Amino acid sequence: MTNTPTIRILDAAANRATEGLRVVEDYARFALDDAHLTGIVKNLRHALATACTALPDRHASRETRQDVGTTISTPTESKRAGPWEVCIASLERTKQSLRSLEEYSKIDSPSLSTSFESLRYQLYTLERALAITQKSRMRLRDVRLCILLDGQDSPESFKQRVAQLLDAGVGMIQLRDKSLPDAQLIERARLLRSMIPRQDGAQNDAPIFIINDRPDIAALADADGVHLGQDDMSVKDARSIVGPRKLIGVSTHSIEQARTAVLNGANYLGAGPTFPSSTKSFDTFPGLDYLKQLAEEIRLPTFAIGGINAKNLNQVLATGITRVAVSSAATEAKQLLRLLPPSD
Ligand code: 3NM
Repeated sequence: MTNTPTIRILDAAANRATEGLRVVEDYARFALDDAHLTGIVKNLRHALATACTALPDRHASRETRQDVGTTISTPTESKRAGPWEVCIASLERTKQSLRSLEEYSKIDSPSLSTSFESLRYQLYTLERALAITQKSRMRLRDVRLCILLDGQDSPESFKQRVAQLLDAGVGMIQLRDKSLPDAQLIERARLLRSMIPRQDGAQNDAPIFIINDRPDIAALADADGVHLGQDDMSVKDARSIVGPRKLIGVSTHSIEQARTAVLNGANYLGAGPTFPSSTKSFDTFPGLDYLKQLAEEIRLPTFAIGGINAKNLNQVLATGITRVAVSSAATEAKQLLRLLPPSD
């Protein structure tokens, strides 16, 4: 059986990792209020506790009072700017501790080491979801209304329409045109870019400009992001085209799809169809019940979509979802903006 120093290392790393996960869980639960991510951290913490039961003689070998590390600290250790910085520091500590568990448990139990390795990889995915949720909530804090806009009959009429939407104070414009040839779609996208000041990544008052379906055109026109349907390319593939800074939105039609999109690294979600739509036909309607589920579980910014207008908006808001995307009701933009809450 392993010597005492190794058991002490494993004991210390197990303590650090479980404590670190609890700090992360508190962030997901109380700062983000995100039931989905809280559940994932909790499951990870329990899986870690189960794996740690296989560590031998932990408590008998513990010598905290003789531990030379307890009194050593660094100047940055006690400084945290806010809850997110506390969470980041704990994520780092947990990853390091899992790595220590993984390495030192190799001496006696390669299979236990593999369990710690798998937990470390799960933590990487969770870390990305937490970071994106936190950042997207900041970046889209004041964005309540997304307008789906087609390319119109000519660049002039397109320009005029965009000017009206900007004047109305719309927070996001998604260029969505399934019939325009690529050359014209790129031209419209560049025109839109020239009319909207660039987002600098931080929170910014400029409206956000998204291209539907086409990461390649989003990259070419330097849009702020791209929106993907369930049958479009994956978030991973789109990310490899648009890079780390652009937003990737994903259409979802069920809570399972929403959970998957969060873990795949989506920056925001579309959720629908909420009501029958004249813009796009669907066989099934997840409707208001799906919006309620989302509002209870997920804090990544989410836009309800499908048949939404100023008359039925109150039913959407009653679910707890506070953002909408509309196409047919684009002419009601000003009215919708008056009815939508200004920010979370
Ligand atoms: N996607 P309107 S519903 C493009 O549920 C689109 O994913 C939907 O247009 C989804 O506001 C929809 O005119 C149509 O109904 C939105």
